[in-house]
Amino acid sequence: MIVTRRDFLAGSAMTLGANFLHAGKVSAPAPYGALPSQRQLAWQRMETYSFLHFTVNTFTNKEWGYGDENPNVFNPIEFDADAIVAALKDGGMKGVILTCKHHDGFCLWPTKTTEHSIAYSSWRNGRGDVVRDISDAAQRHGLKFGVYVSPWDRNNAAYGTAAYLPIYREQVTELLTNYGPVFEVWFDGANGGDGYYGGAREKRHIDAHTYYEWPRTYEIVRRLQPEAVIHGGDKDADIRWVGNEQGVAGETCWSTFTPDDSVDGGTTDELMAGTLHGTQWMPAECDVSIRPGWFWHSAEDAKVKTPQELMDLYCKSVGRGASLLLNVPPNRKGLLSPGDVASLKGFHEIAETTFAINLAAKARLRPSNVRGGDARFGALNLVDGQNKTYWATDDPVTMPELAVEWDKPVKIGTIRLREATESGQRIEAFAVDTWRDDGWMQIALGTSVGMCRVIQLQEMVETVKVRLRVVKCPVSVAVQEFGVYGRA
Ligand code: FUL
Repeated sequence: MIVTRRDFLAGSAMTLGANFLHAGKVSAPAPYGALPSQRQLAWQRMETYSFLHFTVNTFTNKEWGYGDENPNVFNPIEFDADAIVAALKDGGMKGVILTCKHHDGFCLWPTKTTEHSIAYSSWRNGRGDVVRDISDAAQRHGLKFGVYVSPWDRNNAAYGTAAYLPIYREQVTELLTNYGPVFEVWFDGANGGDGYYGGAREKRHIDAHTYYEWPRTYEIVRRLQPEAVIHGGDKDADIRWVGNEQGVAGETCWSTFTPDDSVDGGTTDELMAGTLHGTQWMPAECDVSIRPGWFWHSAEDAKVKTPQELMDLYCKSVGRGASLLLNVPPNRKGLLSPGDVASLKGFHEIAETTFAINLAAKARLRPSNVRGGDARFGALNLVDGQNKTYWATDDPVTMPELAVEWDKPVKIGTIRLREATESGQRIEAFAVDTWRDDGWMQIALGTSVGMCRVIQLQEMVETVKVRLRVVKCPVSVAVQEFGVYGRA
């Protein structure tokens, strides 16, 4: 057998008495429980992406437009899609979801389905197309593009009758056909009742379960954009709403979920926590606005979340295995406001600085077990920055430990764990210890890991050793990353 440097290092990381790792033939751990699809995995790895809430409401100072707006109110004279998308990129956002149509029914693209659209406004002489401009800019800047298209339409005369459904499906079809690849389609669950409805000005109630015939709309999405994840609508959605609009997942947050028959699939607590051993892989998405409202209001210019508040939200969303959908609403000029841009940038700097150097990559790693003694599953995989490799244990070893040792004390403030979620959500509880004087001291205890678990320690700890203990896991572990960081 040829012992490579990598084998040697992995071998040296073994516990006392263990042999050098080798390039063996042991098979990968069998997947456990509900598993993610490729599109879910790709989406979950994005971690942070933005919402752009932008429409007539931006100009009428409302959160929900009634549907009776004169299209001419939409007049963002300095609209600059490149500037908007570049600012999102500077904020670390990997994608952008535009409210192509909000509840007021006003379409930001020249749709053939209604006159309540940008094509009937005098902005750019009716030849503007915000969807085109944002999707093109996203592509230029390397961000993915997604669409929000409200099922509830307070403008459309046919809303509430069967005649509205082909109109809605046509809108979805236009958006998914004409604007390049779409990573996410957002179906909103809000159905408030009253609206303009072509002049009827009345309340219309629908049964959100049956009215929209979601399977037919889902079929369109799957056919036209098979890579796109779906939020909302039906139980077969790829993503679950996290159950609140504060941007916070449960302290325990499983990516698996067993939806019930309610519109959102569960109560707030159930949506925040997910379901241990749930029937579907349906991770949570945390949607939250950088301001109090979803749309831009001048009165909220001084209420923009600070970089540190955004970092805190990041830890409570992405850091709990969910994703962060952060709304940054363009203003009346058609630009992001300077305060929002500065906060985004500041947040990104904190996140980048925090996770810049994994101190564990320069430490000795001592796992209590490596699957088959095979370097393919060795502990070095935990610190290689790759999402394809992982540390795994032999089948009977469900509560392994990993010690990380430095020659000189390091100061740690943040810990990050990731499971190899292609193999399912496996770990149910874990603990982290640091070495103090002459013994281990527990500094953190957690439950779900999944795609990501970030632990921010209350205080920085100086130590020469850190230990990860898996304390509950029904099967062998498959851990992709163990990160030990300082703090920005
Ligand atoms: C809600 C909507 O009613 C809000 O206006 C906003 O779009 C938010 C993201 O979803 O259900």
